[in-house]
Amino acid sequence: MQSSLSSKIIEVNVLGDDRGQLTVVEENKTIPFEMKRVFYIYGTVEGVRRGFHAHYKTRQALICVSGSCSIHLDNTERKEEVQLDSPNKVLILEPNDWHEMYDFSPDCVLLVLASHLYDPDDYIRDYSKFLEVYGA
Ligand code: T46
Repeated sequence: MQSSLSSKIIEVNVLGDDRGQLTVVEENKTIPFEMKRVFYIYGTVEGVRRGFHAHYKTRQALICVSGSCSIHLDNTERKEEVQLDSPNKVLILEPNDWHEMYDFSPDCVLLVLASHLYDPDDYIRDYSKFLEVYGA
């Protein structure tokens, strides 16, 4: 039996009024971890695919605050494509899911909230190493 991915998309409330929209995310509430780092990916060149890694410990929340992009997820047994096309969709990305981001719209701003400070040793960038670490 294929096991389901631990990463998932959650939809958060849009607090709108006649001035426009506002969306809020809070640590340990909407985002199920404490946030130590924020970065954003934008101006992505057409056709580019990024990511190509998993993590050992970093949990992340991905939000397209503008535009859209798609994410390929792989937990060694199951692969899934998810789309972030609204600022109220949040992908809770667990460390054990290999991920690749693609199909960035020209106006895409992908905001990422991370549970840990940047550490290059937390990345698994080699797919066979990923299978060794997380495979059955
Ligand atoms: C992830 C996906 C969703 C830093 O110096 N500090 C940082 O906090 C980050 C995130 C990156 N960098 C440096 C490392 C590279 O020289 O910025 C450069 C680009 O990073 P990278 O090639 O890892 O970018 P992506 O888009 O492949 O992956 C990023 C995150 O690194 C990663 O954690 O899960 O976005």
